[in-house]
Amino acid sequence: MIKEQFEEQKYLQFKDFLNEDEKNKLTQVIEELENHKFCNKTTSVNNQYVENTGRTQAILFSENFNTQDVTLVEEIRDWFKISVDKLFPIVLPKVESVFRELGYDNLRLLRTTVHYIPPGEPHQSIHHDGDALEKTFFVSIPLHDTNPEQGTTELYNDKYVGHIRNNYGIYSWSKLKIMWSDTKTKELLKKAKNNNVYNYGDAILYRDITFHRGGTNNSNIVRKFLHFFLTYSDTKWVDYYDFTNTGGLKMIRSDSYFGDRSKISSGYN
Ligand SMILES: O=C(O)CCC(=O)C(=O)O
Ligand SMILES: [Fe+2]
Repeated sequence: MIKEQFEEQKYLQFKDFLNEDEKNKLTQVIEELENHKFCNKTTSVNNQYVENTGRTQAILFSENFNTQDVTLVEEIRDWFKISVDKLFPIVLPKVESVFRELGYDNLRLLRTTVHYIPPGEPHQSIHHDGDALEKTFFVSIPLHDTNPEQGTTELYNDKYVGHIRNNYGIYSWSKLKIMWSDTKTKELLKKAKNNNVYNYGDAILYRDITFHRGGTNNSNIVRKFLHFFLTYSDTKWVDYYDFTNTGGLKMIRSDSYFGDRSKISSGYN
C-alpha cells in the first residue's frame, strides 16, 4: 500500500515512526553528539541552490569523505563512529524496513546532518534536491514537536505538480522562483501541499525529484531536524572537509558519481 502511495505522491509521512523508548534514546544521543566539538553549526553543507539565511547544519556522518589534513581523518572517523554506534541503531532499522516494503534493498547511507533553522528564517523556493538518475532518498526526523508556524518541511504531492519538472532543465535552478508564480500553478500547489505537522518521533521520506521546501519560521524557537541522505543504487558521494578556525568541521566540496565513476555533479548536495 505505501508503495503505491510513494509512487504517486513521491513522499510518505509516518506518524509515530519511533516509539517512546526510541525517542528517549534519540534525545540522549543527540545531546551527547551536540556536546562534541565537531557538532558545530555550519552553513557550508546547506543546499546552495535555495535561499538560506540563518540556517546551519551539523555534520554527523559521511559515507565517503576526504580532507587535506590527513592526520585529522582518524579524528573525523571517530566522530562519525558515535553516530554509527549510537544513533543509527535507533533509526536505521526502521528506515530499512520501510524501504524493504517499498522494494528497495541494499540501502546505503550517504550523509547525515542536523538542521537548525532559526526564528525569522524565510521560506525556500519550492525545489527538488537531486536528479532522478541519482536515486537518492531523504528521511527527516524532527527533534521536537513541530507545526507549520515553525516552517516545517512542506511536501508537494507529485500527482498534482510532477508535470512541472518537465518544464525546465534538470539544473536550471534559477527558474525555480518564477515557475511557481502563475495562478494555475498556485492552485495546483494548494492541492498538492501536505499537512506539515510533525511531532517528535514522526518522520517524512521523499526522493531526489520530490518538490518540497522549508517554510518560513514564524515561531520563536529554532526548528531542528535530523536529515538522512540515502541511496539504493551505486551513486557515490565524496564529501571534502576542512576545519573551521575554532576546530569545527566544514564542507568545502562534494562530488556525486555513478558507480562507474562518471560524474553526475560537483558542488554541494
Ligand atoms: O527546512 C526544511 O524542512 C527542508 C530543507 C530543504 O529542503 C533543503 O535545505 O534543501
Ligand atoms: Fe531540499
